[in-house]
Amino acid sequence: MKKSVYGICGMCTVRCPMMSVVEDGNLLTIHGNPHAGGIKGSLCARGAAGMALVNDDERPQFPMIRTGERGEGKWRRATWDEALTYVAEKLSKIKAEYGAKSILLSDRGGPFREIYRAFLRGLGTPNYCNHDSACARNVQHAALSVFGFGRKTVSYDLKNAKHVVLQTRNIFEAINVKEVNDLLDAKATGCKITCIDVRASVTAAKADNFFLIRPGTDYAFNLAVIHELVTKGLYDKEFVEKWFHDFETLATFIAPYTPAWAEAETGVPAASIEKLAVQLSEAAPSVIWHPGWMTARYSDSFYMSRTAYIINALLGAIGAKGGLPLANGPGDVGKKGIKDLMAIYPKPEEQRVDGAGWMQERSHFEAGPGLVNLAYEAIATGKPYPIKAYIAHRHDPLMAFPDPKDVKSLWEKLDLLVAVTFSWSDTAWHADVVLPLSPYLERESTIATKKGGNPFFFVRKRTVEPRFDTKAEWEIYCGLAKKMGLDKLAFDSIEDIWKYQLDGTGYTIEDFEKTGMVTLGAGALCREPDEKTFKTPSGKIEMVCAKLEKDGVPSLAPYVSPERPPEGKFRITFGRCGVHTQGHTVNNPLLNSQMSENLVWINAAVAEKLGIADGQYVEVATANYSGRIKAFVTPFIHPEAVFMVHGFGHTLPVESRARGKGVADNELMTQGIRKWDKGGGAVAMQEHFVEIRTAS
Ligand SMILES: Nc1nc2c(c(=O)[nH]1)N[C@H]1C(S)=C(S)[C@@H](COP(=O)(O)OP(=O)(O)OC[C@H]3O[C@@H](n4cnc5c(=O)[nH]c(N)nc54)[C@H](O)[C@@H]3O)O[C@H]1N2
Ligand SMILES: Nc1nc2c(c(=O)[nH]1)N[C@H]1C(S)=C(S)[C@@H](COP(=O)(O)OP(=O)(O)OC[C@H]3O[C@@H](n4cnc5c(=O)[nH]c(N)nc54)[C@H](O)[C@@H]3O)O[C@H]1N2
Ligand code: SF4
Ligand SMILES: [Mo]
Repeated sequence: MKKSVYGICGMCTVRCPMMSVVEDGNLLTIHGNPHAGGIKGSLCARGAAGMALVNDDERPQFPMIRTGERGEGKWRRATWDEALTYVAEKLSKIKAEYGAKSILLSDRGGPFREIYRAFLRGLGTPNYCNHDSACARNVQHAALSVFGFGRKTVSYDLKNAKHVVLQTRNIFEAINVKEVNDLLDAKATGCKITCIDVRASVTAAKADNFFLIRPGTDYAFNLAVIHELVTKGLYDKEFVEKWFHDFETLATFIAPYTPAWAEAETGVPAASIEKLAVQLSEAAPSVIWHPGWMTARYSDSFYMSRTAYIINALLGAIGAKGGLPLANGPGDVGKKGIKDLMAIYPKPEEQRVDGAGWMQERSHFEAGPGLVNLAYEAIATGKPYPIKAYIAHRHDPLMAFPDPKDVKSLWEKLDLLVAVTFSWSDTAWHADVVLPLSPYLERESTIATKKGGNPFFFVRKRTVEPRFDTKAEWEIYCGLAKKMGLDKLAFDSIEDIWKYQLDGTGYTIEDFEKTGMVTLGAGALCREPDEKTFKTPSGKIEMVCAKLEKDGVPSLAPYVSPERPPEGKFRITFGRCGVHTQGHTVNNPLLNSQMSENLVWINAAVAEKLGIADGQYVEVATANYSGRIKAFVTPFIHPEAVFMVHGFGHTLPVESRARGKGVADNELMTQGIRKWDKGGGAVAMQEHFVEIRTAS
């Protein structure tokens, strides 16, 4: 008999609600969850390729323990009992010798973290980190510095927006299905789209305004927009009066940053900037100036995001329909949230190894997920204390951070390196132990909450049984907990975990049966600000953030012009494509057949000078690395930049489809993990220049 199983897509971090159809234990089709708002029953191409992941043999199939040197690729097969015992004994030994705090775990963030964060607490280490210093940390810290709350406290009401500005945000290729649908719906009813990019992306093709900007000058652009809004009186005076703490300080600061000044920096005509400011004020408050997502790019990306938030606030868009309304959590709609698994154990009292939240110059950084790049520094230096064990869970730092050789050198003093993953990755290949995770269709998840206009609980059910000897997260960590005497976390079944989580909410797991989710606030709307909204010292939106200033970081930083590339060199820029997720789908048979290698975009006039033709193989090189890649010659990229899709250039022998195709952009960023931003905390990955030569 055919039946529907509800789940959550696991092909990227967006985690769209999905539904599978199975018959006699066999997977027939996968779809978007038809009951979930916004996704319209669809998955994107990557989501649809989830079945190919299950069917793929080129993934870790059983636990493995290293027998050769790190990265040599010599393994022995282990049983789960053996592998978990091995890890548990190593962790116990390290804990006894160096203290629990010498154990570090990093992940990719997301809604299903509680189980291993509870495990870390049970061990007694404060050192949980996410990957975000390679992604959105600048945006997060920008939101915290302006509003006192994090970036996810507001949502983007794209569906009702009248003007959306996408700056460093390729919304139609770096996909979130609901966001894409919402924006296309809004566009159909007249919403204007402005795209600011260093090249013409698919988003640029759908935009009403497209500004091809000089790489690294977005902060100048934004300062000029603020200048226009303020000096021409185009801002929302009532909102500013009510919610800004120190508007005058901003007005004084932006005086020199005129559109004519910005034209010289950005290459965008002053008249266009002036016109954009007027268009925005006409559409206000139903305006979204996207603060960016992947903004680990420049040493001033933090300020680009800060000014984006300030522009939204000047236009009265914070809390507005069609703007950035405040997302509801269960409490906002009169419901009780799920019981936190982390509450099983107390928060460790030790200070974080990365210094986030306490160390001089780092006290303004959010302590929760810290800054993993700084934890690596501690591995190498032993300061403020040594880190000896590292679990990379759903994280491939050797692909996600610049210069894998350099990152490996930072890890040399580790006594234990464990990878928990469903695909091969450079990090898994370098690990001491690989604990293979079942792909998302073969495992269930803990229950999570999605905030928004209508907050809901959601859960992933197991669709099919694992093909290989792989396990779910909860099985791995509850298994380790059992071996290490953490009895309260040693759940025997996922049902017991769900029961714990739902305790006190008034719901049971049966309530998820019909639609895969439990909607908490039918009819609830997004909220406007009130006196409790802004978690700043003044309770208002602040231009000058005391926490930043205390750490010696200026809140309103004078603009510094980015270096022009030396003669014959280009600034490396990168981004996503519609059919791959980071580095981990390149070997997926279906997606590989759609795009098996990346190209290097190069400006047509520049290419002509270098004698490079479209489609020709070229060498892209730094002093330390060179790779062979096909050129995509186009007038639609800024002449100072070259662009590559991230995630290619795989080298592992276990990935036959991905191996040797294209170039890894992170190889071109020599010692780049050491270039991190003191304000926003993210690594500045586009502060590197490369050479392009015709390949022999
Ligand atoms: N298909 C797909 N979708 C994804 C992902 C994926 O891997 N694949 N990953 C998800 C994740 S983790 C993230 S973080 C988001 C990322 O979402 P985005 O940040 O929107 O995606 P990117 O493609 O990294 O970058 C957006 C654009 O920034 C441009 N850009 C580069 N340098 C500059 C600059 O100096 N100024 C300006 N104005 N633009 C510049 C690039 O050309 C690119 O078009 O996507 C998410 N969605
Ligand atoms: N040079 C350069 N560096 C970049 C980027 C870039 O464009 N250029 N992009 C940056 C961005 S935006 C991001 S988000 C990061 C992404 O890089 P990471 O944070 O490392 O995330 P992913 O590559 O999505 O996944 C990491 C690993 O986890 C595995 N995995 C996937 N899903 C799961 C899961 O549910 N559970 C477990 N246990 N494992 C899973 C994958 O197979 C993969 O091996 O890279 C960043 N680094
Ligand atoms: S955006 Fe695509 S890959 Fe990501 S969760 Fe949704 S359907 Fe899956
Ligand atoms: Mo990201």
